Amino acid sequence: MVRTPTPDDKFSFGLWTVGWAAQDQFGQATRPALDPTEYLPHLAEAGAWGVTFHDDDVVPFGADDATREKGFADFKKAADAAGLTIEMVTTNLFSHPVFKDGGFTANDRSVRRFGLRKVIRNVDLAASLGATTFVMWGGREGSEYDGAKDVNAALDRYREGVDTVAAYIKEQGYDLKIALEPKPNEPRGDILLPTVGHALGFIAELEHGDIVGLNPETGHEQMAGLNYTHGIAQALWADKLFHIDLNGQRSIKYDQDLVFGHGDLLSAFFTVDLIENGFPGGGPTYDGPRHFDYKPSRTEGFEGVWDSARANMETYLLLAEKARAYRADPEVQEALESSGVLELSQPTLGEGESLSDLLADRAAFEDFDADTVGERNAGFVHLNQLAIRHLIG
Ligand code: GLT
Ligand code: MN
Ligand code: MN
Repeated sequence: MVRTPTPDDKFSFGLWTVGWAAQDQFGQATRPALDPTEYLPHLAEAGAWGVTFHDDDVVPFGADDATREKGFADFKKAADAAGLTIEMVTTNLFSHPVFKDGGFTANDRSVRRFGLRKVIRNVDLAASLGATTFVMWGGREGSEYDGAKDVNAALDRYREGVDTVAAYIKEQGYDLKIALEPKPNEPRGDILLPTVGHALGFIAELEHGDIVGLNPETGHEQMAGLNYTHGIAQALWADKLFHIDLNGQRSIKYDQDLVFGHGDLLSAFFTVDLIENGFPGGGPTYDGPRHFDYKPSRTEGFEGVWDSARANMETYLLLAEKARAYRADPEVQEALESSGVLELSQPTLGEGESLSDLLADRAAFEDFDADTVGERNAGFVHLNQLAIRHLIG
């Protein structure tokens, strides 16, 4: 094992990850479900700094107020005792049959009103526990059949729901930001806000979009055949990378929720490189939690659960080491330079240069030797091979 994780690494885990009893569509649970508090000392011992949860992970759906209060108080006590920070809280708007057609975008208005009440109650809980991020994964917001959902109305209702929650957060003065989590499908045939790009477009239409950003998950972008590193890069560029869900996914198929790095390892390398080292030419950086949202495979017993939790952090730390060495390598710096990666930070128009100046610049067009420039060797393959050398050399 590489060095032991420390609280400075800000590794955190959803309670539903290690707490998954491994019941799937085809078979029953292969592990017992422990009391929620029992997972905490193990997470802390493995090196985690934080823990996150859905309301229903800790207190069963429909519990009375006294049970709810005691459940969360006990959980907070156990988190404190283990030295774990509750950095994010989220709402389960997907398990109970009432949410089978969505929470904020269900056709049934009474379900939407119930869902909104469930979320608002949870916002108060999140603030009282000191969480600073409130994730919204709309897994049931979508449809199986195009004719069954008025997408225009659904997006209106989604906006209404998120704006209502965001306005409430501001009114209460809570230090809390909302992070939307995109996913293309599963459990719905098609989910609304399927990718980072869709979600960014949605946020731009909100009234209170200033406190709404993203929680992109590695596997969710990759399920759509998209590049996760590019996804979080664009979220960063838009100042909207509020949180991350790291895990592993092997190509376009069902949501695998593998250990981070156990899917596309080279992509994971560049994800860590971006998170740890930032863009090559500078720009916005991410300093939030390194949050893992994976599932310990159904084949594993509890030993495997804790091995897999540690594996997420170990893989991240190994990649961080490699990524640091990659950036510090003079050969890499030279390759970044000669392949033009660093030149991209230079604005296309010069300082104070207008479009008419560009139009008057013969070197830019009339005398420009497109054929010669078109023949230039970019050197991107060499650069990528240097990454591979650092990764597995
Ligand atoms: C669910 C989903 C995850 C989300 C969680 C937050 S719940 O397990 O698969 O991707 O992050 O609601
Ligand atoms: Mn997932
Ligand atoms: Mn997730």
